[in-house]
Amino acid sequence: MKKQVVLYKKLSPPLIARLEAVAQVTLIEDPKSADGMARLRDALPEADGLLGASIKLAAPLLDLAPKLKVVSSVSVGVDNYDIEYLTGRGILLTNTPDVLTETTADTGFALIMATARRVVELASMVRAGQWTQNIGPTHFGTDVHGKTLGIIGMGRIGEALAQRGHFGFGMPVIYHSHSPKPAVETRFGAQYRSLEILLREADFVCLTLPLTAQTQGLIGAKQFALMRPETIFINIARGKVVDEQAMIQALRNRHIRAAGLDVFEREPLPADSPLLQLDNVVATPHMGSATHETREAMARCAVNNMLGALTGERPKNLVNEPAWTAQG
Ligand code: 8YV
Repeated sequence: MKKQVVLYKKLSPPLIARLEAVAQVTLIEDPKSADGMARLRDALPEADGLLGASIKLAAPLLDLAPKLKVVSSVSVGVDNYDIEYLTGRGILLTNTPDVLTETTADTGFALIMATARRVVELASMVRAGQWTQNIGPTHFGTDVHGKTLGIIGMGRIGEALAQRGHFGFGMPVIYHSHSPKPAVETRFGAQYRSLEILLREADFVCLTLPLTAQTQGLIGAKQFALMRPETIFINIARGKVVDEQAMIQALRNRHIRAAGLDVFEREPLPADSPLLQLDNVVATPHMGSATHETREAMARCAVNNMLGALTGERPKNLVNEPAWTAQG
């Protein structure tokens, strides 16, 4: 009897073919819609494997999938999953680290540059035919090169950001992480700082840490108050690491210069969000890893993880090791 794999994210035909060689594959289109979610729920009772992203797979939903053996996420972040529940059921959870690191760090620098040099605002002015004279101080941005880059969360993406800042822009790098990273300090001259000192010192405060119970709401009114009026805030991590209302106040009152945001408490960001009324905000649609090359590489990685799990091998990118060791 072929295994049953349910996709809630579209894959390219070659990747679907690789899955269909070992499993019966069902694609659930538009799982965020009511109809899509209903079709996903209907498919769960027979599912041995789930593959997708951007949908919260909470326990009550997965209780509908008694045969489930593996969840293969097309993402590096795993905040959409109840890891304790999955491990308790012996369900393997896999993700797609590494393949998206460089692209996501590129997005971080795209936001640093766009926000510091006001690229979106000034390009819109040109497109609107409002460039009628040489620009002056009211249109000036602020330099990036040589400024202090502050990175909160020194994992793969944080390290790639540090590399860009150090070698590409001559930026002194300071960082805060749950533990010091001597290799990063050696390679990029990065210096460890407490969160409070980093927020005071950095010209660019960049979030690259995962969303966990410990990091949710980490950056709130108190933290924004430690930043300076020249500080630019960048979030390529998760929206819920930040108290969004506190950020809006800090931006509106010019307690910080600007923000470059790729992630939000609610996604898609509602059109009536106060963030979209602020001229010192560059907001992008969770595009961190969103290039043709990288998204295909992530999907390929997720398919490899799924195939490994379905054929009894330990998947390369296993998030919850205890679920594997419990299989004996
Ligand atoms: C999206 C991301 O999840 O990998 C992550 O954790 O935030 C992004 O890459 C991905 O775009 C969903 O496929």
